[in-house]
Amino acid sequence: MRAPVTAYVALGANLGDTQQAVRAAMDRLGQLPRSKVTARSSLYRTAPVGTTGPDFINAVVRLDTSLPAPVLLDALLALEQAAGRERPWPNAPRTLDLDLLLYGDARIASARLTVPHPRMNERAFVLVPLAEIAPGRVPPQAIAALTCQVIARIP
Ligand code: PH2
Ligand code: MG
Ligand code: MG
Repeated sequence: MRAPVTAYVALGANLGDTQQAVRAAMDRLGQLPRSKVTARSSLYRTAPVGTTGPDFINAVVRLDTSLPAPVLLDALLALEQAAGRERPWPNAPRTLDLDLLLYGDARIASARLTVPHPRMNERAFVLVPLAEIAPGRVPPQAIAALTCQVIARIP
């Protein structure tokens, strides 16, 4: 049995009942084999970054998992599919997006997966919820550099 790894997964949605989709996805992540959700950030309403369309709901969870990273990636894609995700064009509005941000301290650069997520430090919609549950994983000053990005915590 592999020792569990502490992974962080970003959740996003900007199509359909977005808050319900993100909350349900948090529950489903906790039901993955050999995995447990050990922290959930608040939900945040965020303006689109690098794309147009409706505002997003974003959040981050900590997942203690014994699934190997490529198996976890497949599981995330399957949950997106089950939530009705379609990909008509790049960055199209989506019912659910699940991105693997961090997998322990692993550095992964395969054809399918890059970890740490290559754009996470440019995105307040990732760093603000990540800092809520894992302040040690967010570089000092990183959030201060992104204050132009609109993000509001949902009470
Ligand atoms: N995801 C993107 C591109 N832009 N903007 C916000 N606010 N939230 C997202 O989840 C998001 C985005 C690509 O996955
Ligand atoms: Mg994404
Ligand atoms: Mg994605």
